Amino acid sequence: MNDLIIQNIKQLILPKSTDCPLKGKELDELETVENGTVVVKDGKIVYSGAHTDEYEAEEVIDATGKVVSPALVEAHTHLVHGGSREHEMSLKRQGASYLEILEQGGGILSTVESTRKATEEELFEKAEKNLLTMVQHGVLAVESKSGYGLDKENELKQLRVSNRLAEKYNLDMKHTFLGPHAVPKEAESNQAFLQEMIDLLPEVKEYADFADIFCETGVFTVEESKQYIEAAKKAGYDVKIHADEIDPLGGLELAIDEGAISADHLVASSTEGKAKLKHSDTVAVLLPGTTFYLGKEDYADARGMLDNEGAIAIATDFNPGSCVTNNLQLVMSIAALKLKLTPNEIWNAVTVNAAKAIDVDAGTINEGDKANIVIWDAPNHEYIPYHYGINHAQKVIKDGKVIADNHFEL
Ligand code: IZC
Ligand code: ZN
Repeated sequence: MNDLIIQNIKQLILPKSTDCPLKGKELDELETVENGTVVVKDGKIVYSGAHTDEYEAEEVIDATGKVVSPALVEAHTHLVHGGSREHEMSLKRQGASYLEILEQGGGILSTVESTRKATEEELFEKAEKNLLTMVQHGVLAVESKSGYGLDKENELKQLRVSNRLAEKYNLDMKHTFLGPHAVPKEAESNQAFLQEMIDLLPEVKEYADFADIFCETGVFTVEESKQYIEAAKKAGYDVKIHADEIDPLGGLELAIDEGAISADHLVASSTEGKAKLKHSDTVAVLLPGTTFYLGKEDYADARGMLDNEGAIAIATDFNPGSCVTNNLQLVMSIAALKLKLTPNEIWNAVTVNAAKAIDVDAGTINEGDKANIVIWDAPNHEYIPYHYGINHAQKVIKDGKVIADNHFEL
């Protein structure tokens, strides 16, 4: 006997299972089935496709009028941190830029201060709440970065919290060591601090899957980033780069040359960098919620990247400074409006391609896959980015069990 059947699904979204990220025009190819059925047994998908009466199960969910999709994959977050930075909103209103605030010891460095002060338990409770909010919004796979400790003790404190959360909730989580996220006030020089982070790489490996660096004006140069990335690869990490978020330094080119699993942000990337995506499997993780929250006019050139046969994914960049939202659905709306992506492209970018960007087995619900599913209170997949800012996830199903149900009665 099967455990669960979801039937009468108005629209079933079935991203393709693939070994490589979807590139260029492939991103617009998405199978959608009207009047679909999904069957689950032992936490796995037995069947997903057109309506059938062939199966029986202990539990039946009627999804009349609803969309059903794989759970979303959140490919870029700064989940574990102390404190908050709401005071920066008024600084921004007065004209201070993100990098100016950082230069004056605020921004990331203000979160470093709060994170260092917080106990591991305090960080755990705060990150847990934020993680569960993501889950309620339809996410069941999450990447989580350190980078607010900037010393051994506090970076490890953040990474332990991330690992403990993955274990407590048995979630698909990937942990990223972002030691070189900013240069702390006590550092003798950028180079001395970078060397300190490089020296930590082997020891931190136990707690982290990826190594990442903020390659940006006033933070780390392309040369310094290269030095760190090459040391990280030697220490056994897959690598990621925060590249060209504000200025066109050439972080994208470096990421591609180094075979990074992803290059993230890419708002200011050069034409040459974007052209290089063509021959690479590095996933361009675009974070348009950050561009919105920084109040900028120019967004990453997603269409240009796709024209160059690049692979792109979309994520929130959830962090306490430059994108303070746990709602990936909201970022899907911004991707539709500002990156000019089609509904099919957006859905692939937050499922299969996001999964490739963080190397998790997630983002599809084809036969044999984990039954990580969302039932959306929406009539079609275009409706979710269209009706923006609210939570459309009605039921979140993890390993075949309903773990969040947003239905309530007054
Ligand atoms: O705390 O500002 N861009 N790092 C690089 C961030 C944004 C997070 C932050
Ligand atoms: Zn980031």
